[in-house]
Amino acid sequence: MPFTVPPRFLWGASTSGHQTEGNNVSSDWWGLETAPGTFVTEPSGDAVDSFHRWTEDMDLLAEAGFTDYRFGIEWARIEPAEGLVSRAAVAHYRAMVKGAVERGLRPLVTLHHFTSPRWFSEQGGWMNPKGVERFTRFVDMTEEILQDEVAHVCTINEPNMVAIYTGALAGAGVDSSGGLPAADPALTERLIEAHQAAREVLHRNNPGTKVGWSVAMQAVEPLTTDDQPAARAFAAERETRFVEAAVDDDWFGVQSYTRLRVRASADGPRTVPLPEHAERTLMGWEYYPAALGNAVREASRVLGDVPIIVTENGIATADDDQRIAYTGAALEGLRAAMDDGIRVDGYFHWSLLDNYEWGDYRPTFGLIAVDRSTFERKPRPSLSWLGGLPRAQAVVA
Ligand code: IFM
Repeated sequence: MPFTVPPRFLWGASTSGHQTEGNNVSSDWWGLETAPGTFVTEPSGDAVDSFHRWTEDMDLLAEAGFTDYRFGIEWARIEPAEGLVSRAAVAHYRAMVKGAVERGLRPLVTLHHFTSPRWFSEQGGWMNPKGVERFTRFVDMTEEILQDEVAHVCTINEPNMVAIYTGALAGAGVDSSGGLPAADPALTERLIEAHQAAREVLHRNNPGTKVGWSVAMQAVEPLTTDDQPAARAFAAERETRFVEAAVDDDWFGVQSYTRLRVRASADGPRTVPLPEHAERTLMGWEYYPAALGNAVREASRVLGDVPIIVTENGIATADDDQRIAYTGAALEGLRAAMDDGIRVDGYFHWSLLDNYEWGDYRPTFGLIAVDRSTFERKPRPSLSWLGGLPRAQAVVA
């Protein structure tokens, strides 16, 4: 089935700063990776050196036929110490925005993708009474970078994962007996406050900016129909609350990789472990491309008319044919949801490049492989396949 795209549909790939740039030394994650006795398997180090090689990355993306690029601005580079703005970092990201536009790539820029400046986290991060103000001050600093060339801005990437894992990363005990741990309720509300305050700043600076955030959608399924209430309860705090918070946004970002199946138990909702024989990706997640269509339908159920953008979808695999098969099947599910009347404004594949998967480099998500000692980019067949998909089908309206 051809993947037809409406006019102005965003067709791109995604990266994040910390996972690709390298040497994000003023960030909290860098601190975590390099702390004595860290639980992190390997540090990000040079990552894939996109800090210096972003022009090559954008060239490859544009040459493959994509029209859009989602990348991040690292707060820790812009404001490495509180109140100290790095002019060089501002100029770097401004050059990236201009470089994307020059190549015919519309930038979708993420302002927070799991990493914060070390000083911010060391002072309690989001839960510090000044946490929201500190973030919005940084958001304001990005005006010079974004100007009027960035139509879409994502304030915070996967805030639900931030609310679920921040405690664990700080060394606090987390109850994961239910499968995915619960989200911290106070942190959830603080992140929503930060998002909405950031939206206000971005709109004040440029009323034309379309602001949203991207939620990790788990495509939660009840194991049986009797488990429906348990599945709803499981998703409520880990996902639905974050979707609902986007009701006044300009767009909503769906990030989808797999599903979680949930059953009721005397101790509350529990995720169902994958059977031994289930097909898994390199993340250990179930191979389940239909999750994307289901996640988009769930977002639309909660949000009604808010336009949806798929800001991440992809697979960690060593087999590029499998990547193509997975992505093709995921796009079929997306197309079916769109045919049913759900407004989807774009699709970004995760990821443009193999990169640092929050602890190690083993899961390879990239349309482009990277030699980690020379940083040579080696495009995989999936890059030109996906980049050329709408054109090859000759169906761009
Ligand atoms: O690599 C991550 C990304 O940073 C956020 N979404 C999920 C991806 C794969 O785990």
